Formats: sequence, structure tokens, C-alpha cells
Amino acid sequence: MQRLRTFLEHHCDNPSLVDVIDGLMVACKDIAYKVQLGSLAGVLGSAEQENVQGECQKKLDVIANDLLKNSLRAMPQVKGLASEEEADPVACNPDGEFLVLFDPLDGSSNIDVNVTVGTIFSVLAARPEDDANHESIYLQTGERQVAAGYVLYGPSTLLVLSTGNGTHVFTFDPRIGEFSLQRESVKIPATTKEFAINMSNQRFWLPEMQNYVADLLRGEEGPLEKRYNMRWIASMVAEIHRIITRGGIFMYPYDSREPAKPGKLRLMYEGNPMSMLIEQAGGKATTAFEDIMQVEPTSIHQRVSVVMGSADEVDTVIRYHKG
Ligand code: P6P
Repeated sequence: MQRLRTFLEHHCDNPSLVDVIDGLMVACKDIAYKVQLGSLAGVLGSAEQENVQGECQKKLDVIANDLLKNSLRAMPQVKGLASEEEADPVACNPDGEFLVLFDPLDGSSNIDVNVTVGTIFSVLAARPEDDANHESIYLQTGERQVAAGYVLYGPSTLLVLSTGNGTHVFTFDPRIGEFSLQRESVKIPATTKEFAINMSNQRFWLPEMQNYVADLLRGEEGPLEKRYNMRWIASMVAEIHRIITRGGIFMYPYDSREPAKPGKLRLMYEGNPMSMLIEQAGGKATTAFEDIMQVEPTSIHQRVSVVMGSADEVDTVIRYHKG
């Protein structure tokens, strides 16, 4: 089985980027260990504090964030970082080539009930003149990502990664402490019968989304003429991994409760990296009105409406929103 670093050295033409991904995995292996130990490591439960999003932080949110921050700061290749758990960007090494943005523990509300969580990361290029304390240098469209990935802390610990030449899956082997290639250049089926959305928000969606989901529920008797099944894990990394593995569509759409926030998920370290992985695997990722990776960022923690997965099903959602 090909180890991660060997694979990257053949697939990635920038050795510094290989080092950054390798360094990220050092932190993620430690996070995986602590997630596996759970209560035995005393890392479950609330951290009794809120993050910049106003969300109650779990102990593991803080631990994972600190592990990633410390690992990235030690890498000369990293100029700066931005995290869901940090109000402002953190300058690392002035001569670094890369900016790393991450959600240290996505789905952490599940951690206390032993459901899959994950780390999501996005890598952007930095310019020599950039000041990594300034938010503006991080505000690049998703199309500019040089790498994106997630580490899934589930029954297995998996890394799903793209550096722009396909989406690849690696399994962590605790016997050797390495990630080994499991699937190269995965392809998402264009069609699906599986959708993922939090139905309890139905009354807050746009009419177009309400109409689409209503037709999903009509099954064979409706205009989509298919019997669909539904999934909702409340952990984006787990939902997206299911879609990368067997197809499907994941939606966290516009919600009228907070018109200023077009959705719940964050563009820079959830929407963009997951969009790169999905599109590199032949899927599609849209806000329902424009490609997610073409959304012009205005702030690091901005939110975005998310519809992503099997290309034909995403096209159907876009068609419902064209009126
Ligand atoms: P809800 C986790 O908090 C998260 O950011 C995503 O991982 C997940 O898809 C979504 O929120 C779940 O949101 O409203 O169903 O709890």
C-alpha cells in the first residue's frame, strides 16, 4: 500500500506543499488518538466557553485547534493560518509560501455521543509581500485553493485529499502510524437516490428549495420519478464522505431566520475545501445560484449556502432555482 508521502511526492510538484500536508497529518494523528480515547483522555464535554461564532466550544474543539496551530506554526512553509475557533488570522512564518484555513473539529456537537467528526482544511498560496495578520490575504476564491482535504475520525481514520489532480482516499494504519492510499481518483456517481438535509428547517428555506425537497418526498409519483432515501448525521465531514464514497446530495441552504447569513456553513474552511474535493471527484458544488468556489469572500468567517454532491442531482436543484 502506497504511503501518503510517497504518493504526494509523485502527484504534487511542490515539495513545500507536501511538507505542509505531512505536517497537518502530524496534528491530525494526535487528534485521532484523543478522539479514540474519548472519556479515557478526559477530553469530552464542554470547554465552558464560546468561540467567535458564538457557539459553545467542546474541550476537543480547543484541543484540536491548539494541536493544529502548534503544528502549523512550526512549519517554515506556512505564512499564516485561520481557524473556525480563532477570531483573527494568526501569522506564522514571514517567509512561508502557504496559508492554511481549517475547521479543527467539524461536527463536534456529536463527539459526546460518539458519532463521527473530522478536521477540514484548505490551503491557499501566499505572496512574499503579504502580511499574514491581515484578513484580506486569506480572502481568495475557492478556485485558488492549492489543496483541500479532511480527516475523518470514524471507525477508521481516513484522509481525503486533493492537490488539484483528483480526489484520493487514504486510511490511517495505527500499526505503522502512517496514512496509506486506499482509493486514487475517486469518481462520484452523477445520479443518486440519497439526499441529506436538516428537515426541521424546512419552513425557513426559500420556496424553490421547499419545492425541490417536496418533490424528493413525492418519490416515484412526483416529477423526479424516483424513490429517494434521506440521511442526516449533523456532521458535514461524514455526509460528504458518504457522497464521495457512493454519491448523494448534501444541502444546508439559505435560511430566512438570519437573512444576513446566507447559510450555516462557513465558506472559507468548510464550503470551499469540500467543494474542491467534490468537484475534483466529478461532482458539483453550488449555493443554488453560483458555484461555491466562485463566491468572492468578504470575511474569513462568512457563511454560505451549500448544495453539493452528484452532478446531475445538483443540476436539478439549480434548475428549481432558475424559476
Ligand atoms: P444542524 C456541525 O455543527 C455543522 O457545522 C456541520 O458539520 C453539519 O452538517 C451541520 O453543522 C449540522 O447542523 O443544524 O443539523 O445541527
